Amino acid sequence: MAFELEALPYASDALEPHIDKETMEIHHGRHHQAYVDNLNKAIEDTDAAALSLEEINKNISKYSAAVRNNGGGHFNHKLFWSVLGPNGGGEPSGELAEAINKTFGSFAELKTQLQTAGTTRFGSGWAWLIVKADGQLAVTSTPNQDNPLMDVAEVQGTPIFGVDVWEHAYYLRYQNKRPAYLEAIFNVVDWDAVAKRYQEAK
Ligand code: MN3
Repeated sequence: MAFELEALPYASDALEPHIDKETMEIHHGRHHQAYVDNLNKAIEDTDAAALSLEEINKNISKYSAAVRNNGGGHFNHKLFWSVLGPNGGGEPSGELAEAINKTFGSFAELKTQLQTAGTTRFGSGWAWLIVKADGQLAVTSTPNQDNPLMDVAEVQGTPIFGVDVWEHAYYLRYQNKRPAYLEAIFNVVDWDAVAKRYQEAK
């Protein structure tokens, strides 16, 4: 039972002008596809082949570097596409908004903390909004294709939103200007999708 790359939930040009069509096509069709293919190769004939993607990530210390890089890569990108959308942007509402205000003081402060987590992550990695085991929200970042589900993560929890800060996520449109990408991405965040993940995680 091999993992498969799902189609994007919107057209590859749907996030223009914030995320360009060519970046989306290469990012999803080549980078994410490679994580899926290499994960399948890495788990072939191992006990991980019978596990869900979440179970593999939660027990990642038991597996090879190839499983860590590609199992993380598949999980992270699957989540990433699902929390973006052409009708995104704005601010969350309801219980998620209340939890953000309680933890960070305001949505603006959450945005600043996510942008700081992304800009200060040296090299490649991710910035995350997570729900910790005690139900509290937190911002964290991980290197490479690690994520907060992994038992090796410095700060662990269930990610409900993540921003890919690998150069492949932004270089065509933003070149070396990672902060500009980290500003633009907030125009295409699907906060309803994040709120749904919050309800499931807390
Ligand atoms: Mn990526």
